[in-house]
Amino acid sequence: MMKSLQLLVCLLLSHLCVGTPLGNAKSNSFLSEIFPRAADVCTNVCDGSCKSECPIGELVGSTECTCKNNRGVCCITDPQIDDCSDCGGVCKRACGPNDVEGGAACECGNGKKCCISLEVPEPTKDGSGRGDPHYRTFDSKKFSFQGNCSYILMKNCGPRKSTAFQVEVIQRGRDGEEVTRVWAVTVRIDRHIIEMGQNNSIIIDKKVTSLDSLPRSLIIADSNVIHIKLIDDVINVEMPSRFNVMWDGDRFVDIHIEPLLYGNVCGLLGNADDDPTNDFKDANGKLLDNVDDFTNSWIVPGSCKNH
Ligand SMILES: [Ca+2]
Repeated sequence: MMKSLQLLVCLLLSHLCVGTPLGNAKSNSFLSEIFPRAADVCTNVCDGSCKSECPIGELVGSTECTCKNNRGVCCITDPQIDDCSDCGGVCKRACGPNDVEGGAACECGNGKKCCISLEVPEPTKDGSGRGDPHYRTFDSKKFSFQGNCSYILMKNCGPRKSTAFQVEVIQRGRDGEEVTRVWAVTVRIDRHIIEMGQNNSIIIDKKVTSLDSLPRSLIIADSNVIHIKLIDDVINVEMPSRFNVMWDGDRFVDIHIEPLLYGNVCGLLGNADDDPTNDFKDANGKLLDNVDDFTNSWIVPGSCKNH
């Protein structure tokens, strides 16, 4: 009877009840829900707020996250529901002028909105060589050929003066087989040479290197830097603002190039000018009409076996 009377007084005069023991957590939570106040912030370093129970999108914080005078539980954002990257968006309190709010399938917790940027992402191009062996140029022209040599996949051949680079693919047959496949990749940038082979072997500037020593950075001209790192068992050699070469240690090489190189590269992967019909050019810029002439024109001199 006494407790009921006390609760009624508290409901009418809530400011009298701060710190007043009401006998059970449920009535405390009830009050904190009805009378939210500055004190309803989780203590310690917990970034949350105190509520009678945590709504969808929030979780009860750790045991260190407590509420003043046991006023409810400390609710923190559920990181699983604070992510709408599957919709290509980011969870925010409010979407900005360049954002659009995602639909019903794009949900964020804790009252946040899934905001999807309207800005068009910077375009990227990629070319690749895989397996036994199939290539796709930066302009998406596909071709296959056999050959037991090293070939220039991509090099700088634009008008602008820039740091020299060249990416080569080595084709070899497995265990003496005549059929060749993508076997290894060499990246030359400025004076540095990064050789990547089977089982993710890597030789940097003629020194056998352990994958455990990655990431590595190498200084090149004009104080620029090459980054060499291992991401999900794929070796990445990145020349910032230019390209990123990815080698899976077995039979797949993929090269992403940045807009600065569009139209300024040549090699097996073409010139990246959005026109797939002009990709079969030799080193002199002459357009060739068959795969053999084209690929032979990009052989690294002296690299062929059984030739
Ligand atoms: Ca082209």
